[in-house]
Amino acid sequence: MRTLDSSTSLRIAIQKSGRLTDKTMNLLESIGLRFDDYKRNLLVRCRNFDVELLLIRDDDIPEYVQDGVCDLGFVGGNVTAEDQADVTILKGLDYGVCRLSIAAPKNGSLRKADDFSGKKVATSYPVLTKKYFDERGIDVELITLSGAVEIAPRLEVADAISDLVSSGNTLKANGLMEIDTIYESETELIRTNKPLSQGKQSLIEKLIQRIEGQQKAERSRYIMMNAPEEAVEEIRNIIPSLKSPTIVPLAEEGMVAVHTVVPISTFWQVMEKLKQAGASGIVMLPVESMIE
Ligand code: PRT
Ligand code: ZN
Repeated sequence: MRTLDSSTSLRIAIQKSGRLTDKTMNLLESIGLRFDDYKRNLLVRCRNFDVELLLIRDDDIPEYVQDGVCDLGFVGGNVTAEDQADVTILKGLDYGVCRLSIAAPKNGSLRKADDFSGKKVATSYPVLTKKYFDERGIDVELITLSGAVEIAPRLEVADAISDLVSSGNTLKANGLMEIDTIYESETELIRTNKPLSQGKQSLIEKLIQRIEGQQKAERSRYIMMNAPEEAVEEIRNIIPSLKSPTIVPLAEEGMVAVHTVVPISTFWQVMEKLKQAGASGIVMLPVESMIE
């Protein structure tokens, strides 16, 4: 096993164990990075890239990146915003999507933000919550809790809460209704503002390029269809992104196969039109990566 050389390797902080861990590891693996068992170690060396992962609690990630202990971090925007960390957000990643919302008992009298005036609001996000109420000139008493915020109204510890919501099931199960959104969040790739060596800088650029290729691929589909030769012009008009499709002659006289990559949203919109234009045997395949 190689020894860890933190002076040259790009050090990336990720959540040790939680909602973002597997998704972040899947993302890193999907862009070609390979790691040994990451579940048992705190510091994990990448086998094929000059990168090491530091696995820590998500709450510590913005600060580690801010202080330059780690060069990059994958963490929820909610955590970075709450910490008011001095870091650069390089990229939003579409997982760990949630929102910080205020919520109150369904059968109570709190229906809008103004009604919260003078009330007790339990939260694990005092900074973002205070900012929300301050901006509206509403005076509330914040009760800071580190977890199980949703039961605070039932325990009469607070009148209402401010907490992360994704499906809304937790609120429902606790007889609470969502009243307003304070902050929309997704996982972000953050970078330290401390100066980095040219080597690390170019590693970061490579990683971002791969992530962008992966994101683009995820939103794209490779499609293949058969069509009469004379329909190709119409097919090109139906799919706006179809600038230079691959056209392959088929054994059947006058028939061709058309291959191209399209955004998935476009595919479903145009499929019927393609059939009307004479396309048949339309096949859609996932794309693993796209590098322009
Ligand atoms: O141990 P560590 O400190 O690292 O982890 P943690 O327990 O603080 O965080 P974890 O793993 O629960 O969440 C990590 C990140 O996932 C958060 O910081 C968010 O960026 C993101 N995320 C996305 C969520 C949710 N969705 C989410 N639904 N984090 C928490 N929740 C909780 C929420 O607090 C509430 O209790 O899920 C419940 C609500 O979910 P729904 O689906 O019922 O609405
Ligand atoms: Zn946490």
